[in-house]
Amino acid sequence: MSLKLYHFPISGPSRGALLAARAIGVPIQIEIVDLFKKEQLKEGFLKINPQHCVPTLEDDGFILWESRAIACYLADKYGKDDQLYPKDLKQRALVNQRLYFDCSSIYVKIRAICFPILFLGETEIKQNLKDDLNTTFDLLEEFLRGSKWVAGDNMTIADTSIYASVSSILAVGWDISKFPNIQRWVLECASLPGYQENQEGAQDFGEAVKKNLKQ
Ligand SMILES: N[C@@H](CCC(=O)N[C@@H](CS)C(=O)NCC(=O)O)C(=O)O
Repeated sequence: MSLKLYHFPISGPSRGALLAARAIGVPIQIEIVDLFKKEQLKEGFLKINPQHCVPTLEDDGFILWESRAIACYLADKYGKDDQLYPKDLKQRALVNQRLYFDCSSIYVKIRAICFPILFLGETEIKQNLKDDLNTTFDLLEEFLRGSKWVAGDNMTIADTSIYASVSSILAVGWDISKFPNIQRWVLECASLPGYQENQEGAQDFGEAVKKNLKQ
């Protein structure tokens, strides 16, 4: 087996794919693609992924990108059981819903805040963007009402994906004091395999954003 993840630790989606691999427990070789050095635009990487994004997975010649598609593939192919990505139709549908919610809402709103600060010279977080993310967190708070993990009583790849996103914005200093269920889940996530590795990448992401913010 030769499994390789093209990865950049500062990237939330990239950490999401890696957290899933760690939870599954599958050995994976990491190859860093430094986005700050524009390594994703090198000819060799463009041949692998013309969309030039991390994470990108290579499994014995099979190439896949999109972090959540990678997590689903790894869980289906290498999962010891179906706990992380249930086979039961409705349970799986719920995990998928949370994954899409992360992809289309949480991650998108975090990116809307952080990308202009990292790359476009923005120096503050506009109130409408703050409100937008907090409205999404209202929903996450609701999902976690009476539920230990985001899609039920078991940790799934929805948790690894969403935690990778949430940990990025927490490292920027986001206030989640009005979301007690999210706070409790964030503490729970310290038990995720690969948690420390994720924290280090999230910390670097947070520092990169904070250094461009007006004090
Ligand atoms: N929806 C994608 C997002 C991937 C993505 O946008 N990756 C960014 C880093 S966060 C990237 O590689 N950007 C470099 C580029 O597009 O050139 C996923 O979840 O994998």
